[in-house]
Order: sequence, then structure tokens, then C-alpha cells
Amino acid sequence: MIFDKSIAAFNEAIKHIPGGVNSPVRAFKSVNNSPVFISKAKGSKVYDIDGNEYIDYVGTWGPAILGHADSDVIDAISKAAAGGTSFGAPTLLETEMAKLIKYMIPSIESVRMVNSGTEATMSALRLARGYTKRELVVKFEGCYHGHGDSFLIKAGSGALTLGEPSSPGVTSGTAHSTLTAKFNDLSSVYDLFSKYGEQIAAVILEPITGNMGVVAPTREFITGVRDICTKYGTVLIFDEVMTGFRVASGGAQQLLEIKPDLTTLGKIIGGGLPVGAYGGKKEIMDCLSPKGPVYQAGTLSGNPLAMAAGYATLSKINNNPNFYGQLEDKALYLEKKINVLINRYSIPAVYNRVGSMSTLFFTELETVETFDDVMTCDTSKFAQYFNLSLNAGIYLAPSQFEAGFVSIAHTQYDLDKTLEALELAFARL
Ligand code: HOZ
Repeated sequence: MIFDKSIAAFNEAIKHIPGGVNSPVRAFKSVNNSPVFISKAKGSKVYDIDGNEYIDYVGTWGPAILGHADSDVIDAISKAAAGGTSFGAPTLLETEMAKLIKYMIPSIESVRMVNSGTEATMSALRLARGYTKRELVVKFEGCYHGHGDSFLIKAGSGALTLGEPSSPGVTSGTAHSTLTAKFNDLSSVYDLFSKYGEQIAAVILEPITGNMGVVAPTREFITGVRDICTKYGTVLIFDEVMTGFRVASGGAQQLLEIKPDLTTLGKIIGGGLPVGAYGGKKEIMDCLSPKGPVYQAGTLSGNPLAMAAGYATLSKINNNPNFYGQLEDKALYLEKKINVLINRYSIPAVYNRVGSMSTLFFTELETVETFDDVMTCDTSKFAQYFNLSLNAGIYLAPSQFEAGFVSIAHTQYDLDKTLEALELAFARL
């Protein structure tokens, strides 16, 4: 494949944008490459400015569950845009959106729309602190909750990929208010609660991780976390920015049958536009201004274009009783065949999948269940695999520590073409 135009575009971007990108992991740094510049996307495909076509498993990092530029979503955005792009005032669609979210995720009794997943998690944490009148928060190593100061402590995603899991710029005061535990290690949570239990406002986690790659919680771990939060009056926040409407219509909490106190959402809820949301128990949500004293606001919150895109996306999912069954069939097909290839080419790797999100971990281990397991991965092997796949027309997330996504627009032909390309990559590793 030829990437000349993308290379030139990156050289130009670097002069004007820090690192040439508006979000670090996009720079392809950890895969020793320079990014492809996207010109357009439709269905399961993205196209770069050199004219290369890729079968896309990034799905704009999760939102594109219907595929790119879904015609119903585009129609909804166009109609909304014709009526004005921002009012900074209430609209009927915001209430319809809130009702639909509550219907799909029953633990949410009241919901506030914001503009990104980062904003949702920052606001949910402030709310939990305001509600409990406590300061400490527990997060898990490798879990990523956006770039709010409190969460950039042993964080996943780009922060991990680029070697800054605890970012400079976060004050020591903020860092001291964030305690870290180990995912799938309940004793690490008990240790923190035995020392600080009465001071812990919130425990936040990705109930199924995506930002250190896909790792599911054990039953013991997730029920134990729920129980200890209940015991201490700590607000349990499920960060479902990635898993919300992705692993099931009711998110990870539906699959795991665990009710958090608050849920943060993003990605799919915006149908490809910038949206986040947080919601949960009414008693907690009622602490938000103007009903309560905890402040949070935004000119573009509940933006009419974003609501239109999000509502069209969620309605389409909600109106198709077979939606998640169809996604599961596609994702399971890939999983089975990829595991055959892993064996055939004796690749030291573990394929973790929950629904339509998955990660291929390049590790000698037999299973990947913890952050320490994730850290055994051979990132240079991943980089090789990534670049071979890219050259064969498969667009994967450019980091070992991310999830890949299958959309409803991926066809059987796409899946088989993907497997052919991956087989070539495996043969060369
Ligand atoms: N934090 C996102 C992945 N988990 C990256 C978003 C982006 O670069 O667009």
C-alpha cells in the first residue's frame, strides 16, 4: 500500500498540532508508524487520503456500532441541523433521550447529558463526593476514565500506551485522593477499605475493561466490589463509556447482573457525535444543580445534533430484538477462526472477547485476567501484527492496550477477508 499523502499530511500536522494529533494514541507512535489520515468512512469501511480502503475494527473507538454514516443517523442529523445547531436551552428530544436511556439501562433513574466520556466521569466523581461528603476515590490499575486529573493515575488507554499512566500536571493533592486497586483482585479492594473505608466517596471501574484491552471481571470480584460499596455507603460508578450499548443493550451491568449506583456513558450514546452522559439513583442525581448543590453545566450539553444522532442510534438498536444476537454471531465467528489461526501458526497470544469487543493479547500466558497479565504482552510483536494488518487493508486500534469493535455493518465477506489478511500476518510474525 502507498501512504505518501498520509505521511506528508502528518509532517504538516506536526508543525501545528502537538504531536500532530488531537488525541495521543492516534499518532501510531507505539506501533512505530505514522498515522493514516482518514478521508471518509461508510459502513464497515474507512478510506484514507491515499485512496486505500480498510475494513475497520476501530469504529471511531467504539461509537460506530451501526457502521459509519448510517443513513438513519445521517438523516436525523441533517434534519436537526436544518432547524438550528445549538440553542443552550431545553428541547423535547432531550427528555425523549433520557426516557430511552432509562428504559435501556434500568439502574439509571435520572440522567444528565454532557459532551464526552471524560466530562461524564469527572462530573460523576464530583457528584459522588458531594453526595457522600467524602474525598477519596478508588480506581483500578489499567482502567481509563478519560483525562480528568483524578483518573490519570495508573491509567490505561493512550496514557498506558505512551508510557504516561500517571501524568505530570496532576497535583500531588489530587493524586493523593485517588487510591488504586487491582482489577480482579478483591483483596486489594478490601485492603483499601480496611484502611480508608469511611473516607471513600466512590469506586469507579470499567466493569469489563477495554482500555487495557478486553478483560472480563470474575464473578467473585464484581459482586465483592458491589457488596463492599454497599457496606460502606460508597458510590459504585460503572464507567460504561465503552461497554454501554456495546456488550448488551443494557451494557455490562446487564450481562453481569450488577446494579451500580451511577453509570457513565459516552461513545455509542452520541451516534458518532460528541456526547457523554451520567446517571443513576435519583437520590444521588438529585444532588445536582439546580435541584441540589453540586454544580455542573455546559453550553453544548444536550446539543440538538448530538441528541438527534444519539437518539437515532439507540432507537435503531432498541427496535431490533436481534441486534445483539447478530453482533454476537459475527464476533464469535471471528473469535473461533482467529483461535484456529493462533494454533495453526503457534502464535503466543490470547484472544479475549465480550460481545463485539475484543483484544488479541500477544503473551506467552494461557489467559489474561489482570493488569499484570496484560503487562506481559510483547508490544513489539503487536506492532508488527498491526502494521502487517494495516498493509493488508485491516484497520486495527494502534495499541496493544485497546479493544477492537465489530459493527452490525460488517458483512460475512468482510469477516472472511479479514481472516485471510490476518492469516497472512500471522504467517509472517
Ligand atoms: N481514549 C480513546 C481510546 N480508548 C482514544 C480516543 C481517540 O484517540 O480518538
